[in-house]
Amino acid sequence: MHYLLRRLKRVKLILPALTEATSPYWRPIKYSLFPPLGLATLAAYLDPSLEITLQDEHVEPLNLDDEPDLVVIQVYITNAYRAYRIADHYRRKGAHVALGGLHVTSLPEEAAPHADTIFIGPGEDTFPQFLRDVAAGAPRQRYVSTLRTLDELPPIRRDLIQRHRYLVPNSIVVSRGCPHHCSFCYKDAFFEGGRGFYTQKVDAALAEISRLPGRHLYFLDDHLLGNPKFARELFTGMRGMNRVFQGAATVDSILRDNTIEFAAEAGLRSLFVGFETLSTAGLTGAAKRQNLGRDYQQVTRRLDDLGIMINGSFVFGLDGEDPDVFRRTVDWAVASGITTATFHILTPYPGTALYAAMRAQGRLTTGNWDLYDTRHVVYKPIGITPAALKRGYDWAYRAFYEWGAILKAASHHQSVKHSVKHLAYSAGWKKFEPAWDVVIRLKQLAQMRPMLEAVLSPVRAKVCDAPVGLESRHLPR
Ligand code: B12
Ligand code: SF4
Repeated sequence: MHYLLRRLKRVKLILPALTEATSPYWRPIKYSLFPPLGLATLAAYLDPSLEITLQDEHVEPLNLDDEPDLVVIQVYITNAYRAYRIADHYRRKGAHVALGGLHVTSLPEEAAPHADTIFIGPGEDTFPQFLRDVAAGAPRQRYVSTLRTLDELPPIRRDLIQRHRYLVPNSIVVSRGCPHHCSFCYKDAFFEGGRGFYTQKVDAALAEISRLPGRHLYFLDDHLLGNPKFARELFTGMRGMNRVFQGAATVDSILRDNTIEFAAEAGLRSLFVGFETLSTAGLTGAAKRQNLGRDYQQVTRRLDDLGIMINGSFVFGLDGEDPDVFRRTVDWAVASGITTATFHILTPYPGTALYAAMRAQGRLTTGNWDLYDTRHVVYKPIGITPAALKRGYDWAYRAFYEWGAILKAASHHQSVKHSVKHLAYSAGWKKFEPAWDVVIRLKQLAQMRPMLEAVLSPVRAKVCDAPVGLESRHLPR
């Protein structure tokens, strides 16, 4: 153990910038949305009398001249190289460096030479254990999470977050993981060795919500409706809290029962939905069983009826796709009134089933993690050339966000109010980049929140009064 750790005084938590921050795709507003919630969650386990700093390199330059005793760094795949450089820097200065997060969990052997301690999986059980070991003078080199629970979580150290730097400081997670097993998703790799889906207690989740100022919330859960009973109780508890919120869920969970109505009633106004592909073969290949045989049109109609805007997620490059997939997907999204779309080029993250298969088939074309950002082709696709895949992906974004397409998609709603909100949200997100940049430079993002809340106001006066407990049938990121 480092001598410095024996008299732990200063702790620094760092979210290093994703490589995208230095690329032509850099959109300051996208990275000024959410604060580093994972690090603020870990900070809650630290003795509050310590000198604690939390820095997010997406919103401020890092101060690397300080002398912390312990440095905690969150590593994503496309900030991994940056994270390792920062880790090496602080280790040279004599700090104890702890690395954790998705990428460390996928590739611990790669991360280990840059750290004194590495963490595999979620940190709610391992980080407090590490701190106890530090106090006892014997921190280990590796901690592996096995005990998966969100019970008894200390309140997140939101006071460490510089709220004025974010459009959505009220991000929250009330569950971890997801009940599904899509082959391209990080989820199974990250949660290996323990439960892969678990929720907070409803009362604790409601208490965390009531601690958040303002009206707007963004649930960052992979699948907010993943446990219908929990979700309905949570939404019932949220009724009357006068909140508007956004979240993510799967196709099947929107059709399964009336949970989505409870969500709408509690204030859900926009939902990230993992459609991924319109092709049955593509869904089967990605092990996305929860989408198979589902009527996507029924999903969009149901959400439209409830006044919920849709952020549709789509993946290009699944095996067997033809070059027409881009046009088909954009046409469908526009015709279905999808408000915003997130397109991805299929990306085999290390640790996933997809990565193992691609590796076994000799299809990986680069191990440069900076390119694993779902915007680059890092493998040999089947049925389409890598260049055509990249061109098609870029085209899809341009085509979906052309004014003509925005107006057309906005016109597909039943109510004029929903159409106007669609227009404001979609254009606001993609068409006013220079204006967002000015607002961020002037540190005035907080002034924009009432506008966001207005766009997320209800389309209809009252959504439903469905009783808790109605179950019928059996939706992702
Ligand atoms: C918020 C978010 C973002 C934010 C991130 C910035 C921020 N401030 O956090 C933004 C909008 C920038 C973003 C961008 C992208 N994202 Co994102 N994002 C998320 C999201 C929804 C929530 C993250 C979060 O706060 N989770 C909650 C906290 C509590 O958990 P956590 O951060 O994981 O932290 C815990 C552990 O990881 C661990 N831990 C973390 N670090 C450390 C360090 C130590 C020392 C220890 C002990 C523990 C530890 O402890 C914490 C508590 O358990 C996740 C999905 C999810 N639900 O996690 C996707 C997710 C991380 N994103 C994902 C993707 C694919 C992207 C994009 C590539 C999408 C795109 N094409 O635009 C881009 C990245 C662009 C790029 N160039 O790489 C994938 C990652 C896949 C992978 N294998 O890396 C995820 C997992 C979504 C998914 N289901 O696929 N994202
Ligand atoms: S539904 Fe979404 S979060 Fe769940 S495993 Fe599939 S891609 Fe991952």
